[in-house]
Amino acid sequence: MADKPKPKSIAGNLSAGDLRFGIVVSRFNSFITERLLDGVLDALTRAGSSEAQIEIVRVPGSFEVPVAAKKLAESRKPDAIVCIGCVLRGETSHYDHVANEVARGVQLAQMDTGVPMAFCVLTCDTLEQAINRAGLKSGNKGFEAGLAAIEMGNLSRQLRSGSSAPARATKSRSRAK
Ligand code: INI
Repeated sequence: MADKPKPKSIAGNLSAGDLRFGIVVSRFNSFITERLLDGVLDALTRAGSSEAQIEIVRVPGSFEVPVAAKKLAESRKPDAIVCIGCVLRGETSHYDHVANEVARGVQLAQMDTGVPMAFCVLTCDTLEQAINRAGLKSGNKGFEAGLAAIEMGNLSRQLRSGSSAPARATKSRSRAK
């Protein structure tokens, strides 16, 4: 049988190195979103990021997350952004509008700017479901989003530089444009 083909494969590593991160946090349902933020910060700092490499922006609700993420991407040019929110289903269709628009808006923002944006917006039917995803039974989705931001930040650097070598895990400040 012929050997299995092994084409060149590129993936971002999980070392924060000198990557710079933005985090946009919705204050609505802050009981949940602040715990998600803790999870993101845990992932980033355990991967080697310092406080100076992280900038946090707070917005009123999830609906406002995309525009803040886009402006943050354009002005600060971080390597990756994490978008945090929590949308809980209520008695009306308001939930659907907020949940749909924040997902669409974050995707548009990352496509428009080219800055990877990890999506850490919980869309839950009940508060219990949200609590379980913010540090209880189902782990902390913020931690997962933090790891996604690190991986995508490193992958973006590699794709920008045209190199397949992992981005250097160094604290020196030589950022690719
Ligand atoms: N914002 C949320 O982040 N989560 C929600 O569950 C929510 N609900 O259900 O109303 C919510 N609404 C506020 C919205 O994001 C905007 O801040 C508001 O409409 C002002 O533009």
